[in-house]
Parts: sequence; C-alpha cells; structure tokens
Amino acid sequence: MYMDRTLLIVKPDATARNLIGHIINRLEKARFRIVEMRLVHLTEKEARKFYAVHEGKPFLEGLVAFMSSGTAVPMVLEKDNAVADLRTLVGATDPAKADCGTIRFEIGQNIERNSVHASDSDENAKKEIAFFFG
Ligand code: FUP
Repeated sequence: MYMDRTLLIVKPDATARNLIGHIINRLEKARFRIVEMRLVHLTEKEARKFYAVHEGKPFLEGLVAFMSSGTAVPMVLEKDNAVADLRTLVGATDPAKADCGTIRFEIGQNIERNSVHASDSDENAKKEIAFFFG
C-alpha cells in the first residue's frame, strides 16, 4: 500500500541543544514512521539551493547562514496524510504564533531558529526528498 511521505529537517538550533531524540520521540508518538534519515552539515551553497524559493527575501541571508551553521537531520516520514499532519504537529513558522503543543511552540527560539522544517505540499515534499535522498 502506498503511504504519503513528507520531509522533516531537524535544524541546527535543535541539534545544538541535543533535541534530535526529543523531536524523533514526538514524531513517533504522532505515528510518523521514519523511512530515511541522515546527519548533514549543509554548505551555504546547498542551503541557498534548498531555499531557492525565498531568493530576494530580506531574511534569506540570515537563514542560509543559520542553516549552514551546524548539523541538520533531514528525514523522510511516512504516514497517512503525512504533509498536512506534519505541518499541524510542527506549528506556525514563528514559534511565538505557533499553537500550544506544537513542536515549534515547545522548542522553537524565534522565526529563524524555529527548530524544524516540514514540507508544505506533496509537490514540494517530492522535491525536498529528492534533494536529500536522490
Ligand atoms: P515554513 O514553511 O513554516 O518553514 O515557513 P516559510 O517557508 O515561510 O519560511 C522558511 C524559513 O524561512 C522559516 F522556517 C524560517 C525562515 N524565515 C525567517 O527567517 N524569517 C521570516 O520572516 C520568514 C521565514
């Protein structure tokens, strides 16, 4: 049976605070299954490519510097309705605006250092999974 897939990245602010295990625990308790996972340290060039959709935005330079500042953990997650359910679990981009109980509400530090990335559509999930896992 085909299962929906999405991409999550544990961002460098979370790996620096030893929160990889905590995030995986949240994901598994929400019934996501990890089907691929890597530890990466993105170059600035790779981070810029990943966030190409934000070219020209005022926050891009800071975001690229942050995303290439330390270890990140991209993973492919499988679940029924994976994309939408993961966006719900992750919460709003700005942790200060995220719903109570979401991952960004719980551990996000600010709109840039918001601990996790989650694909926002099936189409982008496919592209982002290919970016990290070929
Ligand atoms: P999201 O889909 O929730 O990750 O949000 P966006 O695609 O809008 O933004 C991607 C990343 O850019 C965010 F995770 C953090 C960063 N960002 C900023 O640093 N400042 C902003 O004002 C907006 C986004």
